[in-house]
Amino acid sequence: MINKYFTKVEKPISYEGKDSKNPLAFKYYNKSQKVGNKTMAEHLRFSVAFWHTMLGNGADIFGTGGGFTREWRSASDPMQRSKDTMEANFEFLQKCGVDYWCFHDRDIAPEGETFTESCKNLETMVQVAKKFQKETGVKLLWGTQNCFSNPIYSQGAGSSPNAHVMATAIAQVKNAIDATKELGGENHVFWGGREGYESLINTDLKKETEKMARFFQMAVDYKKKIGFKCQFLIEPKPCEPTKHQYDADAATTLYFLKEYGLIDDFKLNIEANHATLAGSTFEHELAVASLAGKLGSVDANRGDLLLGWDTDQFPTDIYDATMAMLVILKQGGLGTGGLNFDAKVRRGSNDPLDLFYAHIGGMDAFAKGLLVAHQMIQDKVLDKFIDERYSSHNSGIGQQIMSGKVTMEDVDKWVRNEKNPVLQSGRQEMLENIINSYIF
Ligand code: XUL
Ligand code: CO
Repeated sequence: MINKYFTKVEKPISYEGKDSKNPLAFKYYNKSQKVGNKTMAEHLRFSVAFWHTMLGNGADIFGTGGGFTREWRSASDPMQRSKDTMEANFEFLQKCGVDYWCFHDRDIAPEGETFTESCKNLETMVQVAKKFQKETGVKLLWGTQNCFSNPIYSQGAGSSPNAHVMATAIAQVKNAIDATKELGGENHVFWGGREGYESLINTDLKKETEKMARFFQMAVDYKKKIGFKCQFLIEPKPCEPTKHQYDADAATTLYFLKEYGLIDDFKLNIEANHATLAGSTFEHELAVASLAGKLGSVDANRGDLLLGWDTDQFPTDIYDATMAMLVILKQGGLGTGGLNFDAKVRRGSNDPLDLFYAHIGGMDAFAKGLLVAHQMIQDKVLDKFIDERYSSHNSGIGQQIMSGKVTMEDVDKWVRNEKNPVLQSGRQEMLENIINSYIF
């Protein structure tokens, strides 16, 4: 086991049960514990986000970082710094007992003077990562491209009005897909940070959305051409950084994929904090994606009710985790997807140990959510109630309407012959109490 940067953690974090007072132990996440027919690790498929955990420095838009101690970022040569960071990444993954990681191309390798040089740096770092993956057994949940930090993308990447910029984004994606393939990634993500617009006074909406579709189609064609079997995922997010994002939420993204004939080639990666920024809830976005058979993976984090931006906090809310796990379990799991902690420690949490506490908290919250959701599904507590709530559609006029056997005139006649409808209670408060009783 690598033991260089996180020496305060001498052995991998282990499960000690809910009464343990050890802050460096899992209270609920017991990797090999069976829940139904899968282990917790198989259900949850946790992943560490390289960009936050390895690169985060606590900086905000006003500047200075949080004074984080990050020894792996100290080398002055950029390639050496990247290599050290990769080593720290795998040490952390092993010690945290997380089986997967995720990265952007520009996270793991420095950008060069030219595009070609950037590609070369990426290829070198992919080989470094490959060696660590082999040594540690840690796998790649997904790779992606950073088509949003470089100033050339400030007016869009795949949807840019500038053809040279669009071409650069396409080329960058090609190389990022190659990197994901080389590392055996199970998915490849597209988050369109710059794919959107500020104002219609300088924007051709039709042209931009057609460009987006073309950009995705080329990625699909390339993936097929090289025989790469991974799942493509789009990660919806509204209004940050662009005012009108083309992939603002699950429903918008599903419509876009259908409209442009891309629906069979993509699923969605739903992020909790993006859902709340879209004025929705995590579980609603998960449910919309799942209903369409398109819930592929999850960026597990949370926002802050008082702050209107993407705070990317670690998920610790058991209720949210339970609601998420209900959707995930009901669709039979995430398949090749997983729960990626797209989350960062707070500015004041400047010690590397805080990275462990953060991940332990997130993993325990979802492990507990998994246990609660599984038990509720076993006991059919919500299902029984919901079935009953819709049962008037199982026969009589309800069944006739839904099976298309009656016309509006028939229904009109039926209603005129009946007394007024009697409503049953939705029992929300009773059900909330039941959920709490499973959590307690
Ligand atoms: C941005 C975000 C990204 C994606 C990958 O809000 O969530 O980090 O997850 O590009
Ligand atoms: Co994300």
